[in-house]
Order: sequence, then structure tokens, then C-alpha cells
Amino acid sequence: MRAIPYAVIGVLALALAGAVAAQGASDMSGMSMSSAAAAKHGQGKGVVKAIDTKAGTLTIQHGPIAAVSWPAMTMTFKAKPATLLKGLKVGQTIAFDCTVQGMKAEITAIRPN
Ligand SMILES: [Cu+2]
Repeated sequence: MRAIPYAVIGVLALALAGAVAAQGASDMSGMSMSSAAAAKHGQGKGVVKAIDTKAGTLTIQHGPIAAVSWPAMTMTFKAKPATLLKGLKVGQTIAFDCTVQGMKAEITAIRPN
């Protein structure tokens, strides 16, 4: 019965590859954030640089956000809900609320500024 051990190794290799891929997907380079599990809430102002309605994300060049210990940077947020992206235009200046949990950053409100 030599086939069984090989099958087990194959499954383990797939599981490991999946775990590595999942970690890579949430990586945000250039960010200094704690990995604490508690969600932090902040408010920022910035300029819309890109909008991806398919992915439900927007890229903002934002100023410092003290509440989440961020310096000014350009980054991509998930919009929650994605309908927040409706009517937004690249180049528009906005104020926004964001929730940060570990490596996850979501925008929960957008106001014209
Ligand atoms: Cu940022």
C-alpha cells in the first residue's frame, strides 16, 4: 500500500501552499501597523487616486491618521459597503472613516471635503 502515504503528502503540500497564498494576499507593503486583533477607527482626508468598482476598493493618497498611527501615504482600502464608491471620481478630495484590524483596512464612510 504505497499509494496512501504519497496521497497524504500531496494533501499536506496543498494545505501549506494555501496558507502561504492567504498570507501573501493580505500583505500591504509600506505600512507600519501592529498585528493586534482589536479594530481601530480613524478619520482621514485625502485624494482619490483610483477606483475599482469590480474589486470594491479605492486607492487614496491620505494624510496622517493619528488614531491608527499612520503617516501620510497612498494605499488601497476595501469599501464597506462597496456602494460607497458610487459617484466617486479620481482626483476628488474626500474625508473618510476607516476601520483597521491587523492588516485589514476598510473604509466605512466617505464625505465630500
Ligand atoms: Cu494608509
